[in-house]
Amino acid sequence: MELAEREKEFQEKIDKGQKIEAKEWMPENYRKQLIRMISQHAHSEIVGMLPEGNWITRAPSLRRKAVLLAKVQDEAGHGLYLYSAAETLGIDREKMIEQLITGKAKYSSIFNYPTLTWADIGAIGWLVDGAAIVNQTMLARGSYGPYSRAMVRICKEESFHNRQGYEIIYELANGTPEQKKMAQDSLNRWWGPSMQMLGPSDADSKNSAETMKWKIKVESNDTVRQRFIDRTVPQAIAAGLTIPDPDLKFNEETQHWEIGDIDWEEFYQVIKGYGPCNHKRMKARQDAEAEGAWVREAAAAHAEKKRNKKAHQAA
Ligand code: FAQ
Repeated sequence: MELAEREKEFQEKIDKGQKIEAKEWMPENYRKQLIRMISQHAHSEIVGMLPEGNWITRAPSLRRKAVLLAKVQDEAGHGLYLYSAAETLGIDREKMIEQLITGKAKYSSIFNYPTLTWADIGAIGWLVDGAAIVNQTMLARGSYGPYSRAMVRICKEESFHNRQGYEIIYELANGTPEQKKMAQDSLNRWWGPSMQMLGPSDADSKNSAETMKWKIKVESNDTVRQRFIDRTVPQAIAAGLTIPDPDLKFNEETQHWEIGDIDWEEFYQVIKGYGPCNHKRMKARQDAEAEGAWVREAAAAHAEKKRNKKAHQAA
């Protein structure tokens, strides 16, 4: 079949809402876009463990510690599902890790900010997992089967993450004046980066035309961001906190919350590597890779030994 004909058939399948599975024919750019997005997503889950992991030893109670431990472990699990989903497209995990630790692959901008107080753990669950869920429930409707199914599973866990974060923030916001101040300070620092996390505005999003044509994303960055804002502002109000945006207002006509300008200059600096913690995050992953080398070598040697034994027995 001619390439143009194959592409036409592929697009028809997408337009009918059919899922594409790993072994089916797909345009080379569809594969590339998916590898880019899924691997960036997998790296984000793994790097995202670092700011939260920073508070496991300092959680204020045994209950909070157990919940945080479970959450951070879930993020590791999400990273593994996602690396597996990307592997169905013909790239292996070693290559993706190499792209991460050499700085060739991106991970979410949001994880380049420090967790200065316990309230930041609440803010991550409430805002970061909150934004991630809104995005991922959209991605679960995407065209690539293995990725969309991973999203369904991941979103179930993210909703627990989101609730535990909001519970932390709500309790602090309704605690002592010092605790309320801590919750507000945390919201002040995480609100802007959470807005940026959902990607450049539609006018500047260079991949959206292609990823939306192929239903890798079924809604644009701005649509997803607006849903996140509409869902989150009432939660801040319910907790007695103030969204740090003097231009925030509710539009009675559209029934949407409108925000002021997003700091895109900050976003582009962070994704170029100049955020407050980029260097620290990258070093942590590079060190983990180097320190784990002996484990990978031992596992490979063990597998080789087993293979040789089987071959010997079969001979
Ligand atoms: N950070 O053309 P677009 C989580 C890049 S998971 C860094 O609009 P696209 C769970 C983008 O790659 C969070 N880079 O891109 C958790 C592109 O550069 P490239 C991660 C960003 O792909 C919670 C360029 O800018 N989620 O948080 C960012 O159509 C708590 C132009 O942008 C996912 O990865 C960013 N924020 O739309 C874990 C979901 N935004 O590659 C632990 C999957 C954009 O051409 C604790 N990804 N860029 O060089 C997506 O949905 C999309 O990739 C978007 C961006 C929506 C993020």
